[in-house]
Amino acid sequence: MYEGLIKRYKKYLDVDEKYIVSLNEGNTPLIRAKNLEKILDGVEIYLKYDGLNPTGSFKDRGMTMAVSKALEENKKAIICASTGNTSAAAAAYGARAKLKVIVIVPDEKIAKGKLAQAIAYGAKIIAIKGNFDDALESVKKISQESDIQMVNSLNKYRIEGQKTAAFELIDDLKELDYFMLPVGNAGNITAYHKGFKEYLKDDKLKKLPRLFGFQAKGASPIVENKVFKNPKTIATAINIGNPASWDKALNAIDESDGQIDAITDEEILNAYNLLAKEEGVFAEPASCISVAGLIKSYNEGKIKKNSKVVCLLTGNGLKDIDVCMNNMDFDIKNLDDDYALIKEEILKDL
Ligand code: AN7
Repeated sequence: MYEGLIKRYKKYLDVDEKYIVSLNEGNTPLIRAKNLEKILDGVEIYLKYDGLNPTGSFKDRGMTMAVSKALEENKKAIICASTGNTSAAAAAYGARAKLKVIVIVPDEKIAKGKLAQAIAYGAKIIAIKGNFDDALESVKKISQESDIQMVNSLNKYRIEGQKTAAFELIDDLKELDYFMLPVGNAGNITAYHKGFKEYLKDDKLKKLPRLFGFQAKGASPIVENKVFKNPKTIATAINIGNPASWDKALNAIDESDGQIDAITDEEILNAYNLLAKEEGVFAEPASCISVAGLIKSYNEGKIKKNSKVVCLLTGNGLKDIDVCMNNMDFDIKNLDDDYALIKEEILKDL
């Protein structure tokens, strides 16, 4: 039986087994994107669908580690700032571990599904009139001034857990040329880089995949090399103006011969639409930036022919259905329950 990523990769993770808190996270599907391949000719494309983790995002990978370690270190409470997914994961794992959980989120800028999760799992929720970066400042302070454990990705155990996604990719694919991923606070790009390097050292990988990170244009501090005081994007998960792991992201990009680029909200929504309609994969907008980024890079001639590319889908589409309902073109036919009318409606489009 699969029992979560700490057990699977315990050789690479330093945890006392007694304290493991797990929802059997990890082991997410790698899906070949055959219809996207028809559009981007000459590239082998895979989707790593981390939105199928227990709370619907990749954050569960880091949270199983951070919460297990919090127990091992006898902490009684955990806290995080969040654009939504970290708070959902912290609330779930914290509940399971019987820890007090406090989450600080930007008021109104968090997707409803994520807020609902924090409510359901019973976290204490503080919504501030400010953005993620403001929330993180308070979290850093209180975790220094009290015994509350911070579980943002500045917590090194988060990175440790998240690096296992790189292991899974290599265990499945053996090698890849490019890895496309969203960048918000830049913890995840740091984690993948660490994971790939550890596999390289262990001879499980021959060369580092090139890391292509993407930020939303309205929240692209690393791309523009300046803090964004009022970041704004439809991809609320990555609406971050001052990434905590900025330097580490630059190092990961540099060492892997990668790049970082900005993607417009319109390009994000196009990819969101394409993924759902061409591949049957519903991912939240921030995730779709990896596919939007691949399309942009391909069109700019940055992707070599016959290469193998993985796009990371970090979060589930169900997290933020408002984006779908407010931005997709759709037409719901409202009819009386009259079979003749229903039949006519169906047959006229066939
Ligand atoms: C779906 O939940 O920062 O670059 O507070 O939810 O490691 O920050 C979320 C980030 C990508 C960016 N995709 O990862 C939070 C939070 C999704 C995300 C990212 C996030 P990092």
